[in-house]
Amino acid sequence: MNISFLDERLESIYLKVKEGSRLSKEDGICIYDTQDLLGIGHIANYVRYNLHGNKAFYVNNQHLNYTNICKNRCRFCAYAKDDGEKGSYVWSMEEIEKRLMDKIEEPVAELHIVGGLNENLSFEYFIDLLKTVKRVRPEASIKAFTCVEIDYLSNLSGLSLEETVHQLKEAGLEMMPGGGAEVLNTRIHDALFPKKIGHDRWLEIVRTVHKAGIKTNATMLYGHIETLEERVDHLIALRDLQDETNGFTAFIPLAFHSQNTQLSHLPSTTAMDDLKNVAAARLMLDNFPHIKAYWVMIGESLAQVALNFGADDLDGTIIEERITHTAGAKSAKGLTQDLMEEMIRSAGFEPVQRDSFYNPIQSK
Ligand code: V47
Ligand code: SF4
Repeated sequence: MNISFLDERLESIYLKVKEGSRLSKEDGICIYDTQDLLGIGHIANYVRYNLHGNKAFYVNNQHLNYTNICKNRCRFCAYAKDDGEKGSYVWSMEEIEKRLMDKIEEPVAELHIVGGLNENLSFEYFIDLLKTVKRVRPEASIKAFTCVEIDYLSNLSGLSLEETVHQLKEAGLEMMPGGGAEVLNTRIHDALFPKKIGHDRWLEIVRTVHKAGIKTNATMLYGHIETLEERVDHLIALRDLQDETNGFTAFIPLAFHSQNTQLSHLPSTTAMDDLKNVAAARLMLDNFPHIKAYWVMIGESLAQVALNFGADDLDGTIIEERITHTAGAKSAKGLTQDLMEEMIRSAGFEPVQRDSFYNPIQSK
């Protein structure tokens, strides 16, 4: 179909996409820079439809954030506390079991488990955590720990990265979420999260994890101090690694929420920028099977719109989201399966309940 773009620069991008040619860094910057939102939406939607047709995925999942005590104290994070600070917590195995049992009637297919870097916890705690979760919820997949936690656990245990991943896998780890990279860029690292692992280490850990047969997601935290060029460099670094390992499953753009953080002067991201990030991801990450519109961060309504801008997945029911809500997210803390399906249907798509690996699960 011939369409006329308001921004002529999009014509050559559309041509490349239709030919199956890879987009360049300049194309990526143009996708972010253009005011022709419907133009990039049209191209991203073309890719999305070729890959997934009218399907939109979601998962019945439960988030477990086992501790909010964290020694890194990233400047963009409202969730972390110091040990002993009011509101700080760490869950015992009994507490974790109780939280799982409280929701045992829900058809949870995935447990999403992440937490802060809490120096009071031993490596055994993490092994126990995985084993407890697997015992109580054997049918659900465990998607746990970012590369930041894996690096920390390797240091804590004194084991090599490979052996750390092996032991976690033996205890029940099946997949990893995408957090922790933020923006793969040294300037931003040094300014916003200097204590966290940097660009090269994050990529090294992902490479090791993928080689061990564990799939991961990837994310990008946008809407703070990053430039458009830095966003595109981040996407290209992920694309390059995916060419090498093919271990990434989904990419999730994460909209920065500034409330209760050291960057509280920064405004919220705009709907325009949220949609551009979804479209840019779909177009630049030509080797990623899935792009998620994370309704927690961009809100339920915009997530529905994002299904027409390249996203094919709305993440999940979650049950109780903590990280973004401490930073001022206005979305619900969790959704029911019926609401997820209704969100997808009313946006004109066919809901597909999935497991962590995108195998379809028969809806009730
Ligand atoms: O790495 C922290 C981000 C991430 C804030 O893989 C913030 O399926 C916005 O990675 N405003 C963790 N974002 C969340 C994450 C994730 C979420 C959903 C699905 C998946 C998946 C992964 O949250 C952190 C950081 O980038 N974050 N603080 C904030 N104030
Ligand atoms: Fe800790 Fe993660 Fe928050 Fe950084 S983003 S302070 S590593 S919990």
